[in-house]
Amino acid sequence: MNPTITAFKASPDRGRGLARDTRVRWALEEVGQAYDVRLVTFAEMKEPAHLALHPFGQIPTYEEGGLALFESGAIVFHIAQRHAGLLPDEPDARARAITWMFAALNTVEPPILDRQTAMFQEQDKPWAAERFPLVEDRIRVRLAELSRRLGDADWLDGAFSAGDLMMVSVLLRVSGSGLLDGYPNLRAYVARGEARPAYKRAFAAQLAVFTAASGGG
Ligand SMILES: N[C@@H](CCC(=O)N[C@@H](CS)C(=O)NCC(=O)O)C(=O)O
Repeated sequence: MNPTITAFKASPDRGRGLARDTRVRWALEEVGQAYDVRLVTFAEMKEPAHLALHPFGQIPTYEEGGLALFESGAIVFHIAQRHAGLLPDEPDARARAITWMFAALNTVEPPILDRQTAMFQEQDKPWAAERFPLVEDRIRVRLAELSRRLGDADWLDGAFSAGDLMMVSVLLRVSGSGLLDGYPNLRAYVARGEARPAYKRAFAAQLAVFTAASGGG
């Protein structure tokens, strides 16, 4: 039986692939695992049936037999553990790839999410204009550090791994902001991720949900 994930019925990003079901879809596509999707509204996410799966009333969730998971990082990690293709077999290389997953979620994504908070929830505050450049500066610090480490390599540590999948997914959240412009190697890194056939399939699948919901197909 296929695993089932949840995704927005109407994604606020209008199908740009920034909702976190995309990273889960991408992982499933990379390992060749077919999956089903249950679409949920914002109201349904806060109802008891969904809260039983996700204590914070969010997407994505992942159900497989008797197992129910939430948190995109935990879900991608689970997929990578269960299937070949997203984590190296060699134990030290595997540990390093897992480290990059955590780095993406714990070190790089937080300032990027803070920018979203500043843009969508704090714009009306009297201090918003003063704070915003500070938020962007904190992102630039992380981008500069990441750029230095990546250098001219294709991926963060040898072959493409779940660490790259997560890092590219996180960087995509600022790809339209101009923040990556100072780091051509990061731009190229993100483009390499987006060029992977598995990413393209994942992106197309989430876009199809938005297109169908908006009456476009
Ligand atoms: N840390 C969680 C964050 C999940 C999250 O923020 N999901 C968003 C969509 S990308 C959501 O459901 N937002 C609606 C809400 O919080 O009500 C993860 O990585 O899965």
